[in-house]
Amino acid sequence: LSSPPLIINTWSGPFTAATNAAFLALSNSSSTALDAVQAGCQACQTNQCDNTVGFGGSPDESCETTLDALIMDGQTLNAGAVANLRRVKDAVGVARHVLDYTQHTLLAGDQATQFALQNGFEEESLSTEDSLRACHEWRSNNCQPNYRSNVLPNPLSSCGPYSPSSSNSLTQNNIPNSSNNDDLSHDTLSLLALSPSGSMAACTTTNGASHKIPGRVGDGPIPGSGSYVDSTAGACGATGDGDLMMRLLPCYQAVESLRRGLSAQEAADDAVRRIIARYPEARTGIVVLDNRGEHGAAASGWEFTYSYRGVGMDDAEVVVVKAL
Ligand code: SD4
Repeated sequence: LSSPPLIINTWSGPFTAATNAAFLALSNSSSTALDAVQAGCQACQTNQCDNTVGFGGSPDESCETTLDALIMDGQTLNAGAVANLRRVKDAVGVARHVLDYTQHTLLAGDQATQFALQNGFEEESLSTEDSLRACHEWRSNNCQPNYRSNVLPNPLSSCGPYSPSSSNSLTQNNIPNSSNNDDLSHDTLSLLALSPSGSMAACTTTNGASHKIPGRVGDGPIPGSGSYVDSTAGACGATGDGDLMMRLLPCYQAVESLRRGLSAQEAADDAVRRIIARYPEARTGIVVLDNRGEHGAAASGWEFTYSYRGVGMDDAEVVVVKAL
């Protein structure tokens, strides 16, 4: 149990920049929990945390980097999100504009870009030399592994046609081979805040999965999947194999488990167990925070870490979570 202001987020290392940015924002009395999570997500977007948040990472089959982001207010359950955002760096900033200035929840693709430009965001390439090199190396390595079995050719890239598969096996079709993609396909930032007044917020920002089929949207921008918050119960943030996780809405599940009286740790364990019951090899990481400041986390398929900072702490602390 940690006292608010309290920030907790997926991952460690460069991701503690997000923890600290959000904590400092929340310690400033004029910032709301929503402002704080936005500041945390923006810190990682700017720093390109692990190359998996922000521009310059996870190129798709056509070598383009696109962004998914979600921001959610635990008081109102108002949410704003962008999916497959193109050529605009501040994905969570655009998501906040969707939340603040529209009746909608999720804008996608080029039209999300148009919305961003109309609202003063800058249009710029999200590619870097590194992301283009990673894409070209992957293509010269026969585009392996692909994400989705499909008999249709993909006109948007030099990869495909995809071969039909005998099953919906995640290792064949859905999941990047971790040994090939460790550098580019890990790590989404999902970040949760609890303010001293008890208000809560959540955000998620990511450049998604490497070498995805153009147009693919991950779990990140989906409320209840990438993150979820309801300050009458708590909040949850996720990272991992989004194509699988989004089918089970683990963050909605975890927050509803808190409401039913499970502890944060029990809620995290339960949400991950539901995923691995279906997809035993899924790589998942989930952080859960209840509305009193108790937190817990669970993971599968890899060693997961999370970071948190509460009142009286000079820096973010990191917790290592063993896979279930
Ligand atoms: C996605 N969940 O787009 C993200 C990627 C991720 O660790 O978190 N990888 O599927």
